[in-house]
Order: sequence, then C-alpha cells, then structure tokens
Amino acid sequence: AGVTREDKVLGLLLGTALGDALGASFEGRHAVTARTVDAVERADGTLVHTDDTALTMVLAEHLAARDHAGLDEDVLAGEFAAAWQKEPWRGYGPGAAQVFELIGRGMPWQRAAVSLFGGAGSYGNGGAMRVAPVAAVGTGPHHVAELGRRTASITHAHEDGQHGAEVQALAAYLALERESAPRVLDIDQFRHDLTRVVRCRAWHEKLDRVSELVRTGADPRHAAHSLGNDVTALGSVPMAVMSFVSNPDDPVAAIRYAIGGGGDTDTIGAMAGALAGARNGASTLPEHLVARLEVGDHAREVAGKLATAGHRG
Ligand code: 8NA
Ligand code: MG
Ligand code: MG
Ligand code: MG
Repeated sequence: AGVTREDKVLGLLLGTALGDALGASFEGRHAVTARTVDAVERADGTLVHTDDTALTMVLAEHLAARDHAGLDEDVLAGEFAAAWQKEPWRGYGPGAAQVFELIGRGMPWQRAAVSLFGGAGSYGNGGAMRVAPVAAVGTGPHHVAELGRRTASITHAHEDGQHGAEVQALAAYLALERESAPRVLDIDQFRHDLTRVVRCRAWHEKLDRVSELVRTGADPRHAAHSLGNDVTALGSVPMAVMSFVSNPDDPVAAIRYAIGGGGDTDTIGAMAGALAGARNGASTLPEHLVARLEVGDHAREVAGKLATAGHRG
C-alpha cells in the first residue's frame, strides 16, 4: 500500500515543473499574495516552464538512459548545452548561457565553468535547481551528494554553487527514500542528515535557521527575509527546504509558500516542488494543474525508467 516509488519519482519531476511554471509568473517580485497565486492556478492554458525544468529533464533522461554506465559529465555537458541551444528563451541565467555557448563551441566544460565571473566560477542556484533526479539513482546520502556536486560542477565552479546542489540533492533523496506521507516528517532529523553530509558552516547556519523558523511557524515573507530569496545557491536553497519542511504533506502548499516569499520564485518553487512531490507522489498533485504542464507525458516516460534505474552512478 501507499505511494509507489515510480509515483514518487514522477512527483519529483512534476513537482519541479509545477513549482517552476507557477513561480515563473512572479519572478523578481518582492513578495506574492495568496490571491495572485490563486489567479494563476485558476486560469486556463499552458503553464510554461523555464530553464529549471528544462535542465532537470535533461539530467533525468541522462540518468535514466545510461544503464549501468552512470553519470558522464562530458556527455551531460553536451546535453545541457544542446538544450540551451534549442530553447535559449527559457530564461537561463547569464552565466549558464555563457558556459553553454562555450561548450557548444568545443571548449571543455572544466575550462568554460571556471572562466565565469572573473575566474571565481558561478555561485548561482543553477546547479541546485536541476539536481533532484540524482536522488533516484544514488545508493546513499554521500553518493547522492557526490552525484549532485558533479552535475553542478559542469556549470558552477564556485564551491557555494556546488554545495547548493549537494544540499538540494540530499534533501530530495531523503524526501524520496526515507519520507512517505502520512508518516510525520522529522524536521530535526532531516536537518541533522543534511548537515552530516554537507560540511560547510554557512550551510549549517542556514539550516539551523530553517529549523528555528519551522518551530516558530514563520510566514513566507519572514522566512525569505531571514533565509534569502535570490538567484544564488546559498540565498535560495534554504528557502526551498523551508517551504517543504513547513508544508511536508502538500506539494501545492509547499510551492505556494515558496512563491509567497518572492524573489527567484520559479527556482525556489521548482526546488520546493521537487521535494514535496518526491515525498507525496504525483498522485497527490492536482490534475487540473498537471494537465496544463508542458512536460506531462515526457515526465511520465522518463520517471518510469528513472524509478528502476537506481543504485548506479
Ligand atoms: P548564473 O551562473 O548566471 O548565476 C546566477 C546569477 O548569480 C549571476 O547572473 C550573477 O548575478 C550571480 N552570480 C553567480 N556567481 C557569481 C559570482 N562569482 N560573482 C558575482 N555574481 C555571481 O546562472 P544560474 O544557472 O546559476 O542561475 C539560475 C537562475 O537563472 C535561476 O533563477 C533561473 O531561473 C535563471 N533566471 C534568473 C533570473 C533572475 O535573475 N531573477 C531571471 C530569469 C532566469
Ligand atoms: Mg528559471
Ligand atoms: Mg536509491
Ligand atoms: Mg529562477
């Protein structure tokens, strides 16, 4: 009984797409009221996703297709670059677009990634926003974090950009493998698991703050003010985790919370949606919203393969 693994993997993918597409209407707003989110939810027509979902699907396909071969950064870099080249209008970050252009012209991804921001590399949230599918194939917390870091490093040479992917990958793994509704989510255990694998003080401090904000039942604006809601990894992944752990049993509520904090709403919505979708499964997502997503059929096809592709890498 309960939610099947395939339904949880599909929930991870469709939750990403739903959070991204709903959040995309509000990107850059200071804060978003529940009523404005209602209006988008009630409307008809396609919910258009952005770079977050496009690259998540590329990674999911990569992992699903490479039976026994695992993750190949050189191949994946080419697949990311091809997705950007095909649909550059999906709202990519400027750093990501630059790396993909260089890769497309034949530069090795290692050189392209370190060339960004005067040689510092990107600490944007682009590695974290697309990472969740690694949760389906990792064999344990450390392996999942390592896979997450490797997928991020293709575009994000800065340590913070890679840590963000590790934290989101691990959160997705815990949501997928350990947590099933209606079992109650243990927030402190969750934070403990996260901080054991990602050993970096800035992240520990943010995750402690998440625990405290959950305890006090903070609203989205307050949480975003404390945790951040911008396009950096450290300024957005904690808000996504917060959105999930304060709404663990309801993906739409988690996404609405993420959007309510304003800022990088598509990306924070996508990451929160991935976590809540993975915990609760696709069957808990409202049909009228899923039907409006661009990726529905493709996500079902990939989720089926990804759910059985596990424990490689
Ligand atoms: P990125 O590598 O361009 O990073 C995002 C941004 O972070 C950069 O454009 C910089 O402003 C800043 N940044 C990152 N590293 C550094 C550094 N070392 N020094 C100074 N500034 C830095 O792209 P990404 O793929 O990481 O970004 C993902 C985001 O871009 C997501 O929000 C995604 O939805 C997309 N996006 C963002 C916006 C927005 O700016 N609100 C709009 C549309 C799309
Ligand atoms: Mg986006
Ligand atoms: Mg596994
Ligand atoms: Mg964004």
